Amino acid sequence: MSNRIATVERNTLETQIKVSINLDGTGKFVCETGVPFLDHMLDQVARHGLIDLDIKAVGDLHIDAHHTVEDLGITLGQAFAKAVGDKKGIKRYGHAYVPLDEALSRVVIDFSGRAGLEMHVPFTRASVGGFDVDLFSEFFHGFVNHAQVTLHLDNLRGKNTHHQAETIFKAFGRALRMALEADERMAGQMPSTKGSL
Ligand SMILES: [Mn+2]
Repeated sequence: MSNRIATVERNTLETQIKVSINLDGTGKFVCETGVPFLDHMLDQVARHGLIDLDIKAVGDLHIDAHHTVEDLGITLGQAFAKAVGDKKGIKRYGHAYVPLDEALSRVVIDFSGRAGLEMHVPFTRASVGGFDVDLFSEFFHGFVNHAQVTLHLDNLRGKNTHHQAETIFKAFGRALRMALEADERMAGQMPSTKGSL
């Protein structure tokens, strides 16, 4: 498990995105997407995941944030898949419960090599900070499809939409951190009886 860094550049007619990550970082966050609420959420992933994220996205925001948010999920997923390498010696599974006042979310992740998303987040409002909350599922679908992970996102309770979203992203960061950490007892072995993930 050395040098778990990656840079991915993805350009389409709708978006131009460049993502650099370091899975063994300190939570350093440089981000410019033109979608401030998404920046605030990705900052949580970097901080609580202790993952360095450097993100630059230019998208067709004159239409809406849809393409930018979905393509960021895709590009970030590609960067994780690249940085995580052969997955030998990692914990593979990660989970976290995160509260924020009245809100409580649970996120469970498996670096399974298969894409899967279960998202159960009953947002109490359709938008927050000018951000359409239905775009979060676009982001996470893009992410799991390209990171090849199984991801369960549950907002267990919450009234404030900002809190619901923020607890999901904080728990996502924490769960990533746990799953990607070295498992000392695994001693560099593949965390699967299949022999590969
Ligand atoms: Mn906040």
